[in-house]
Amino acid sequence: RGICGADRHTIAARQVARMMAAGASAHAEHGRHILYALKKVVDGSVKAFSIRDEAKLVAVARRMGITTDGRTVNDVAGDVVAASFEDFGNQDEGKHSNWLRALLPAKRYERLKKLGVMAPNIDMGVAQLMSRTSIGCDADPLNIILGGIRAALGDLNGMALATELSDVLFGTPSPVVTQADLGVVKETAVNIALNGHNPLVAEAVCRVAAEMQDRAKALGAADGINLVGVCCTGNEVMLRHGVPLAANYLSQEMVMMTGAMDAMVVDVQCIMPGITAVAENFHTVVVTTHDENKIPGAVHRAVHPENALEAAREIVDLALGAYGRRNPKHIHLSDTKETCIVGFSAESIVDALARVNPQDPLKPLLDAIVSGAIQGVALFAGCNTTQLDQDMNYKMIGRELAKRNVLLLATGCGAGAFAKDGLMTSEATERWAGDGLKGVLTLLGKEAGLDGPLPLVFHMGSCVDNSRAVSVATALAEKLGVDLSDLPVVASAPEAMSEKAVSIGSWSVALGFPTHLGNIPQVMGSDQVVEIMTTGAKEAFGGYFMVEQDPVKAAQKLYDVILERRRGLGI
Ligand code: NFS
Repeated sequence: RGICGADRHTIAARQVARMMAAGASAHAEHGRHILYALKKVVDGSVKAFSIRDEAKLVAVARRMGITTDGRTVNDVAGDVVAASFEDFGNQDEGKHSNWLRALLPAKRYERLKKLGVMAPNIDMGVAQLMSRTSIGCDADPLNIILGGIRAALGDLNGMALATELSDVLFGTPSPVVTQADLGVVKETAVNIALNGHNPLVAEAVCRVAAEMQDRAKALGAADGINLVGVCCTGNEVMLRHGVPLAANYLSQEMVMMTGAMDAMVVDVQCIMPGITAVAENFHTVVVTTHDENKIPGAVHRAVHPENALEAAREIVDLALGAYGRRNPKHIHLSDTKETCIVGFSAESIVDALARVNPQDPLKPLLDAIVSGAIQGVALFAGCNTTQLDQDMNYKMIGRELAKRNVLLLATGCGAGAFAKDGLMTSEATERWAGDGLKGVLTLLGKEAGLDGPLPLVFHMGSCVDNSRAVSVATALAEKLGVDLSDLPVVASAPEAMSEKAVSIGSWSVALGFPTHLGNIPQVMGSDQVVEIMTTGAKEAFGGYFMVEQDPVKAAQKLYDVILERRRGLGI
């Protein structure tokens, strides 16, 4: 007990709920940033960006109940912006998130409303959780965890609007072939790494780098400017522009240790402050770009939607300057890289299915699930942790589930792990998929005009893009007339580390998904909290946490849950 009398159950509950709130605040900030950019595009104060995907805008507006017929793109976008701001500002206790209502099956939305875990707005969910977990406030573990879930659903809200509005501004991902791992850094180019999460800065750098290729060549870099990605900003530009991914979270320092990284440009989240200490040993310039995310030892160039292109040009200039200071003795390149097919947004998955059945695109997937060719779907999300060998759990659990005909989706550092492991190729499907899964992916690959099957793992994007997987699950649930908690769909964060992963795992449970963790969460000191997050959660939400450190056993447990869900559906 603490000196105030708070026991281990209260302490553990407060701690984990605060992690949920911290994660939610990160995704909310990301969403808010993109939302402000879109608002400024709509009101004409930002010219650098525009509405690139009008079809996506219309689809989003319709899902939100906004009239689109006979209206200009700008008018519709203005209403989407207003509805999104309501999700941050609504004060009416009886009214809840516009985005979650558009994203979730009605059954699930109503269930969450009844359980009292929907805050009137995203910020309120976070602020109230911080307040109720401060000294001398809420001491009841169950009540605290429910408060945490209220904040965590704001995380889903923030990421849904971040994802969809990024698509509106920068384009919806579709399949693209690229490469992953440290071998994408080139000696013969000016290398710039794009690290962080919010795609706005990276989008601007991609744009200006294309215009500045000749300047790099004039300096002697035969291959011009080579952009590479790190962490989730890396995933964003990988899916939208085919920029190769150099590293996921845990190997971000290694990118500079190649000795050929001329600049690392960072925005927000999951950027190790240690990168400047590593950079000191090389010629690399680390550039921070967000006023609220500075790192001692880095050069700061503030990037706002209004000055994005000018600031991006200055940043590329810094990289061009650093290139001339390279020390050849420090260059130790890796030759490890894998080809990968990435870019599986919900829209591109539906497009692939529509080639088989244009009238009813979801039918081929549903038929495959009902027949058992595909037993279920597993979403791999989350991080790397120093508690484990990097990427190992993803590689092992992924292969085990693929053998058992489970369709694999991945985001964030999980997707990075699979990409580096060569599992996002047709060859991986040939080699690792069970016969049923292989048959379906081969048919879809053929219809898409590929030489082989679709890749074994579908890269859906960055961590905020987990909402893409929810869109797919919602479409399946609605087609079957069931709730998300009835579907043979599971989630796994086998190497969770960040507060964002805690938040994502928590809303995943609240949506009804059995959610695996491959490392021990910081709640094991309280059997009550463990009980709430496993058995108690199952009763309330249908979803629950399952902790299993052994990857082979974890795969079997996830598969058993999929079979249980199939029995529940009578298939
Ligand atoms: Ni998600 Fe992406 Fe990676 Fe984890 Fe960090 S980069 S937002 S938090 S570590 S997956």
